[in-house]
Amino acid sequence: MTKPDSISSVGTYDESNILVLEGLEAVRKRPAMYIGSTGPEGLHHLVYEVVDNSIDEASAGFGTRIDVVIHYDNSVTVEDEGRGIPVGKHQRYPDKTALEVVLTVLHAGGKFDNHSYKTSGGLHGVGVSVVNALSDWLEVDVKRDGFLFHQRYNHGFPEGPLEKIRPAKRTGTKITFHPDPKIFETIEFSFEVLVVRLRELAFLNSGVTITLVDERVEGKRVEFCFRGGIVEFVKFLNQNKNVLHRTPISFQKEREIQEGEETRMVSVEIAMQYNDGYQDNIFSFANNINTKEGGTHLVGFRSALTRTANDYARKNDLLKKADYTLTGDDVREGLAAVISVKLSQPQFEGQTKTKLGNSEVKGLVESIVNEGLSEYFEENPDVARRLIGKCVTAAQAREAARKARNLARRKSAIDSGGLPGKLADCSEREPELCEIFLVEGDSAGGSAKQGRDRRFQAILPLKGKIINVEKARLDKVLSNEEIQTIIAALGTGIGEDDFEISKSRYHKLIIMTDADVDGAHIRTLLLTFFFRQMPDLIKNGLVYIAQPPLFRVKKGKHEQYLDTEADLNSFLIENATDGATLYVLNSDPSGEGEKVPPQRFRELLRQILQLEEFARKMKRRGVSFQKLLRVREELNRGLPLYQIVSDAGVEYAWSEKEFTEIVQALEDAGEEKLWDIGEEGQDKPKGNGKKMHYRVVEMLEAQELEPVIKKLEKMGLNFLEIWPEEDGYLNGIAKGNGNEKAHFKLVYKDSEERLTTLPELMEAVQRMGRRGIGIQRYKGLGEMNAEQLWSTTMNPETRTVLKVSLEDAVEAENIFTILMGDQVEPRREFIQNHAPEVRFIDI
Ligand code: 0RA
Repeated sequence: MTKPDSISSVGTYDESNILVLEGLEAVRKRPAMYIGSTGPEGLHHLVYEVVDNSIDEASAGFGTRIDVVIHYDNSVTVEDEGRGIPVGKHQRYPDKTALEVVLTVLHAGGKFDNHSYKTSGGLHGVGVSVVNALSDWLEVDVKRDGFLFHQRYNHGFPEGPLEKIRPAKRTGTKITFHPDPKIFETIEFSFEVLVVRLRELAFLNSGVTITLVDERVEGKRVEFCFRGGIVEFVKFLNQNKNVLHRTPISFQKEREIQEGEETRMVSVEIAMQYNDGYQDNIFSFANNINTKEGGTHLVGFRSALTRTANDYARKNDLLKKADYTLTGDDVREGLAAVISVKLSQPQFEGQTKTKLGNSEVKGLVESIVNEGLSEYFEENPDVARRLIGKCVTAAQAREAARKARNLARRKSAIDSGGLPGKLADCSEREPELCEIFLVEGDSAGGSAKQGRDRRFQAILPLKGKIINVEKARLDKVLSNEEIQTIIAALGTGIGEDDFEISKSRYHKLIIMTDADVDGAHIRTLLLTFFFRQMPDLIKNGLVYIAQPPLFRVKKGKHEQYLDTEADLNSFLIENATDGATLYVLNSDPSGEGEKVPPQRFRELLRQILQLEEFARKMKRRGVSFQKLLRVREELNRGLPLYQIVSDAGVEYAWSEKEFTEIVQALEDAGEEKLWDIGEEGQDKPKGNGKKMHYRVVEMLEAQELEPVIKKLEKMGLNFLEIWPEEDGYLNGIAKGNGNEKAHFKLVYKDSEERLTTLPELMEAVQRMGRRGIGIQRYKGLGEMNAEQLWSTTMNPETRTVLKVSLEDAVEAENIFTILMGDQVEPRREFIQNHAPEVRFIDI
C-alpha cells in the first residue's frame, strides 16, 4: 500500500520519480510560468487546459459532447467522450501507468505529431499535469478498454493505485479538480467568464456540444452546439444589429506549406458580415486560442480587405475623386468578422503570448481573402455596392471628424485655461486625489456644487440627454456640446490615436444620475460613450456610479435615508418592534400567552426572513419546505443536506459521507446523474426512457437553519404548525382559512392580532411598521439639498459607489447594442429580463 507521502503508486524510487517530483515542484513554485498568473485568469486557465484536451479528442473524431460543471466547493468537473487517457503501463516509465505519467510528468500529453493541430507554445497545451500540480485534490475517471478506472491525487501525487471500478462500455475521461487555495488568490470560478470561452470553443469546433452547469446557483446552465461554426459566431456578434447582407461571407481553405523536407497543413476559416453601425468587432484565433494581440493572420486579413475594397471601388468608379483611397478604418466600419486558423507548430508571441507569429500565415490568409472576396463581389454586385458605399461614406465622415476634432480642440483651448465654463473644478491638482462628478441636470448640479468638498471634488452638470454614441458617427458625437465639455474637462483626448489615460485630470469619474428611467438612460449613454471612446478609463477602473439613497423615511421629526430594499425591511422591523409586543400562545390560543423580550422578537423576525428565503429557494428546486420539515420530525435528525431522487424513490442524506454512499449505490446499479435540475414539483427525474437517472438537490444552507428551528421549539412551538402548508403559501405570505389555531399574539398600541404562522406574523409586523411613518421612494437628486446630497451620496466617508468594470467585451457589447441600438424588441426583452441586475457593473 502507498504511504501518504510516497510519490508513486508503486513506491520504488527511480529516475521517473525524481522527474515527477522536480516537475510538480517547479509548477507549484512558479505557477505563473505555466498558467500566466495566480489570479482569476490563471484560475480559469485550469479549466481551459482540461477542456482543450477534450476538444482535441473531439476534433480527432472521438466524442461530440463535453460537460463542464462548477461544483458547490469550486471544484470543477470536465467530462468528455474521447478515447480516455491510456491506462496501460507506460513504455518509458514501466512502473507507472500512462495515466499517471500524463497527470504527473510535465509535457507528457502524449500526442505530439505533426498531423494534428495540437496546440503548443503559448500558455495552452502545458498539459493536464499542471492542473494536477496546482490542485489540492484531483480525481480522474477513465472509461477505456471495457472498464471504468478511478484514481485520486493529492497535491499532484497519487493517493493510491489506479482502481478498476466496474465494466464500462463507452469511452471517455472525467476529471474533477479543486484548485489549491494556497496557490490561487481566489478559487471562485466565474460562470460568465467560462461561458464566454466555452461558447467560443463551441463556435470554433462546429458540431461539438459543450454544456456548463453552475451547481452553486440553482438552474444555472447553458448548452452550446453550433452546426454552422464561425458563420454562426459572426451572426451571434451581429445578433441585435441591422445587418447589410443576410448571410455572412465565408471562406474556408486548407493549404500545404513546404518547409525544407516537411510539408505542413494550414487551415484557414473566415466569416464576415457588415452591420449598419460604426464599430468593428473582429476576433482572431489560432488553434482555438483567442489571439487578442492579433498577429500574422489578422494582418493578412486586414490588408486583403482594404486592397479588395479599394480595387472594387476604383474599378466601378465608386470613389468620386481619383486620389481618394479607403483606409483600413473605413473598410472595417460596421464589420463583424471571425478569423480562425489551425496549424501545426504555431508560434505565439507578445506579452500574453496571444499574438500569432508564423510569418507564412500572413500571405496565405491574404491570398485566400483577396481571391474569395473579389469573387464574392463579382457574384453579388448589389451587396458589393452597398458595402463599398458604406466604406465611402465612412471615408467622408472621417474627413469631417478630423475637422470637428480640430474644432473641439481649438474650442477647449479658447475657454479659460482650456476648461469648460460649466465645470466647477477642484483646487487640488494631483489627479490621483481628484474626483469629478458628472451630474444630471443643472439643479442637482447646483446642489452638488454647494455640497461638495471643493478641495478635491469637481462638478460637471450635464444638460438633458447626451447624444447616443451607438447610433451616431464620430463626427457627430464630437460636435455634441455635452460630449465636448466632458472631453475638455477630463483632458485625456479621445479615440484610439489621441486618448492618453495619463492625462486624465481625475482618478475617479463618478456618474450621478436620478434613480428613475431617465437617469438610467443618461447613465447608459455616458457608459456607452466611455466604453466606445475611452475604454481604458473603464479598464483601469476609473469610472464609478454614485448610489443616491432609494428611500427617505420620516417618523415625526426624525428623517433617514435608506440605500436598499433590505435596509427598508430592517427599518420596518425596528420600527414595528419599537411599539409592538409579541406573545407566544402555547396551550391556550385565546389566553394571554408568554411575552417575548424585544431583543428576541427582532432576532426572530430576521430569522423568519431567512426561512422564507430558504423556502422560496427550495420551492423553485421542486422541494417543499413542509415536506423537509416532516422528514426532519419523523427521523429526528435535523434538516437533510441533500435530496436524491431516483427510480428507487426519494432519499435524503445528512452528511457528505451518506451522500456519497447513496450516489455510489445508484451508480453501481447503473443509474447516471442527470445534471438538469428537475422541473418544479416534479418528483421523478426525467430520463430519456432507456437510461436510468437520478437527480440531486443540494440544500447545504439547511445547516444554518437548524439552530433557528431548535430555538423556536424551545419556546414551545411546533414548527410544522407555524409554517404554512404549500398551497397556502404565496410569495412569502400565508393565506390561512381563518380557522387555524393561533400561536402568536401581536399587540401594537391599542390593537391586537392573533396569528398562526411565521410568514403571517412577518406580514403583520411589516404592516405595523409602516404605520406612523412616511416612506418615500426616492427619485430625483434635486429632492435633496446640498447638505443631504453631501452626506448621503458624495462624502467618501459615508457613501457607496459602484465601480464599473468590463468583464467581457462580447457580453458588454451586446448589452450596449441591445440598450442603445435601433431594434426595439430585444431592448424591451432585455429590460424585462434583467431589470434588477445590471451585469457589467461590479461592486
Ligand atoms: C494521452 C493520449 C491520448 C489521449 C489523452 C492523453 C487524453 C487526455 C485527456 C484529458 C482530458 N480528456 C482527455 N482525453 C484523452 C490518446 C489515446 C489513444 O491514442 O487511444
